[in-house]
Amino acid sequence: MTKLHGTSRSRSARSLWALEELGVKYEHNPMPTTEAKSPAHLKLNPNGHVPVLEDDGVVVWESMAINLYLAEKYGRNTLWPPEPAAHADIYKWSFWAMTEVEPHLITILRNRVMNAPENRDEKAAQAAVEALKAPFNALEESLKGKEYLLGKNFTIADLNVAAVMSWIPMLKLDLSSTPNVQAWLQKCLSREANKRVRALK
Ligand SMILES: N[C@@H](CCC(=O)N[C@@H](CS)C(=O)NCC(=O)O)C(=O)O
Repeated sequence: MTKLHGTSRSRSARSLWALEELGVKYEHNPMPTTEAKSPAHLKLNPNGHVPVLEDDGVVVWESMAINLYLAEKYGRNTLWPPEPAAHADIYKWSFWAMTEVEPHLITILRNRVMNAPENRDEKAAQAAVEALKAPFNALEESLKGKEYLLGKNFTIADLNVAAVMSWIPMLKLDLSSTPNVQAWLQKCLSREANKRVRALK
């Protein structure tokens, strides 16, 4: 039994995208984030967060950990290439997205969308936009002459990084100074598996 807990309107979208991309048969519990601190859910994830994956008795939380697990188990030779050097790249890009990119995007999201207007700090949002320039330039350089992060094929590295960056269109951040990033992100987010997730609860 494979079950993913968490509404698609949360970071759970990342793991739903991985499940859809891999063609795994799964049950979706579209739990709203407001229920993530319920006693039943805290038993699955003591942090009281979604997503959580249950897969044949294995319980995994943290969106990137879930996706790396799913790709290794179900995506050999597709999202998960066989070479250890490719795994190093996959870990590198996944941790990079979570540490170098996600915190700044969250700052922008909070201060331009999520917080009540009186609690928004546009200076903080602007500083986060500035802070993203260095990591996005690094991504731009790495994508030069390549279709995807690891080369010719779409892997879990692309999925994880693009999923973290998937707030960018909604935030209307300008990527025109990093055209490789712009084209690559558009290509990744347009995949059918990701579009299916956007239609889920
Ligand atoms: N680092 C975690 C973050 C998980 C997280 O913060 N999830 C939010 C939804 S996007 C949540 O469950 N919030 C509910 C709460 O904090 O009560 C991951 O990537 O899985």
